[in-house]
Amino acid sequence: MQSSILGSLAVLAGKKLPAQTGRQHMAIKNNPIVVSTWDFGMAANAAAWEILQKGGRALDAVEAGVKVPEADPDNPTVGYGGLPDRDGRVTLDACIMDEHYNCGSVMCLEHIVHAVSVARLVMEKTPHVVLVGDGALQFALDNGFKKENLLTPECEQKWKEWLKTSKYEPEMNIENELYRNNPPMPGGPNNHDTIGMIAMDAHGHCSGACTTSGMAYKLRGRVGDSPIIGAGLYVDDEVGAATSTGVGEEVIRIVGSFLVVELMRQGWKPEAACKKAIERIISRNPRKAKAVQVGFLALNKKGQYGAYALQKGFTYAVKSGKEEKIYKAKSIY
Ligand code: SD4
Repeated sequence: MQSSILGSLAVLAGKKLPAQTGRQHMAIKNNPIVVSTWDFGMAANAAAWEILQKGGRALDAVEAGVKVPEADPDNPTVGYGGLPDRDGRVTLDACIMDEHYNCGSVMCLEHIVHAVSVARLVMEKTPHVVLVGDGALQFALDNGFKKENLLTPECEQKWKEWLKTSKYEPEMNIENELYRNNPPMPGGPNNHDTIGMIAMDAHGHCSGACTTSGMAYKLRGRVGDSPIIGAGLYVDDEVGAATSTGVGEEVIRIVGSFLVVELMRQGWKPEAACKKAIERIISRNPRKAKAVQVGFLALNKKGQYGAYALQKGFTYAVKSGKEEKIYKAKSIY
């Protein structure tokens, strides 16, 4: 639109504009750009930016970006130092998706810090999309990943504390109780968060990655939205990309990230598309929606971004040539 206006003005002025170069295209599209969930997205974005600013591929950028919180022992929610399940085991979920609809995912992976890199190898080296549990671990070890203990002494201590007050039984919605009591929503020190990162590179192509240790004290074997293509992450290079964080069960139910991308395809801007997906969650179960957190974050092909959450408190980080900033997402409640 902007380019055609420029073109018409030039024709009126009797000048012929040169064919649009990548640079002009970039200026119009606000790329490269990277956005990611929560405050810790800032450090992750910085790593992604190193690649994006050199003209690197968005896929490489999102992998490098989310590896930052994966390796951070002070992040109790992703990778190394993630809070364990009820059995005291740290199990990771991650996925990655590129501009050609290639995708890879690992679910319930133990002992490997960089779950996202294993997901990428699943995408690039196997005919499959998803590997789970022991099979995912075996694949990682066969490909040179090192087996490590991901349970830090701090997290083990927290888990032992939790065991004292929590009955060990498969109780539905116990995570919601944790949300309400200690602290009320994800983003707090004792809760789980996820990094979802989506980026558009200088060539105008989108990719995304999502990685998490999932819900703290979950049942063994539980998998959330984060490694599920379409739920925790979706990339469609015709439209843009979306990712999610929060109570994965609610996101899976509405195939949240895919929904956001489809809404953007219909013309909704990123924030409005995220809001509509959040409203969909509410429409499915209004009572439950009041007690849990879900946040969506989206980026379209113009480099416009936006987010929306059920509850206050969801933040996201943006890095482009114009800004480096953490934003508070709007929310329904
Ligand atoms: C999950 N969506 O496992 C993840 C957790 C998360 O903020 O994002 N927490 O359900």
